[in-house]
Amino acid sequence: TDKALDRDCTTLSRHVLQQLQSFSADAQDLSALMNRIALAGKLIARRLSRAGLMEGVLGFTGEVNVQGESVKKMDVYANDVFISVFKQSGLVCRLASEEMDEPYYIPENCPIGRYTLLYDPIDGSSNTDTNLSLGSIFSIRQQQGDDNDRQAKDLLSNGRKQIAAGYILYGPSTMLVYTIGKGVHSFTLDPSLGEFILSEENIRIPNHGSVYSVNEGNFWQWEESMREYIRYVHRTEGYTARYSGAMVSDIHRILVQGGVFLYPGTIQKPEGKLRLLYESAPLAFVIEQAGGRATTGLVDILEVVPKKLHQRTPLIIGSKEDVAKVESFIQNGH
Ligand code: AHM
Ligand code: MG
Repeated sequence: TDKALDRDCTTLSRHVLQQLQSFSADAQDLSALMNRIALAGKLIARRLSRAGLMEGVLGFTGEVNVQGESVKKMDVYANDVFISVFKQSGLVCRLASEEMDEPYYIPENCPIGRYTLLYDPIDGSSNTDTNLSLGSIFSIRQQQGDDNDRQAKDLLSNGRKQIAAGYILYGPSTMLVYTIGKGVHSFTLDPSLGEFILSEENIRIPNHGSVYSVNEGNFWQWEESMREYIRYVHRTEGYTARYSGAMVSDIHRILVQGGVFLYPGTIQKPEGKLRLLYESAPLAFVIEQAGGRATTGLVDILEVVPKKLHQRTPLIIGSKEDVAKVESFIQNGH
């Protein structure tokens, strides 16, 4: 049969079911959850593609979120999209995101909804108003225990508890990349079909790449070991800098072409900027599944047990060899 046509028929939901090779209840659930995430991605992509043509889509709301960051209208829209989409799924009882102080409960789903969605609705918010790449990051966990007191204590566990994770990249085309612990697969939205179609199965990250991706404007705020690493890069042939302001796009480039993305802590803020549960851990799951690594510099990201929902961690993620190089500067000073 026609290879291209076969591929056109491999939609995301079909792929999830194939991956699990069963029509068990869990497989059906995961397929339905991924479908809902895809729907959220399509809604956000649609709005972004017309943002410049509509009133009231771009710019700030005037509010400041729990992280102390100014909230953009797109952040609010995208956050609400995920809530609306999962209200109707029945499967998710709780959602936790960068934009919400506390987890959001959907009481009507809680008797049956055994899953929690953790997400960053808009990654790279600063790119919103200039028509540059953005992302959404997601992670799904199975609820542990009854959570009757609504403290969501079970979410304070390590990243190995994720059962699915990935991201949506809003670039020239919209892509969805996911893992359920069986490799990493990418899909491209075909707007004429309204479907995410398989682009690449079992993506493997190269062991080394030339890209290093970091905000060097923070140089003088870093620990000496990080500065030494950057000095090493500057004096060594074969490195090239790429930093877009949206780590989903930077890390996607690294997934495909190799290299390393860094958001280290500073002397003032050793924990850095990125949030563990809905930014670093899901991306770490994806990159590990593709054969790469993700670390704080001292421990694997997927081993870190957070003390609070919005906990931040330093992040060094990408190709094995390139991550090891940064690690050796942090741990041994060279
Ligand atoms: P956001 O989710 O609030 O947009 O923050 C995450 C983003 C990353 O996508 C990006 O790599 C980083 O923050 C950029 O931060 P900075 O401007 O400090 O370099
Ligand atoms: Mg964000």
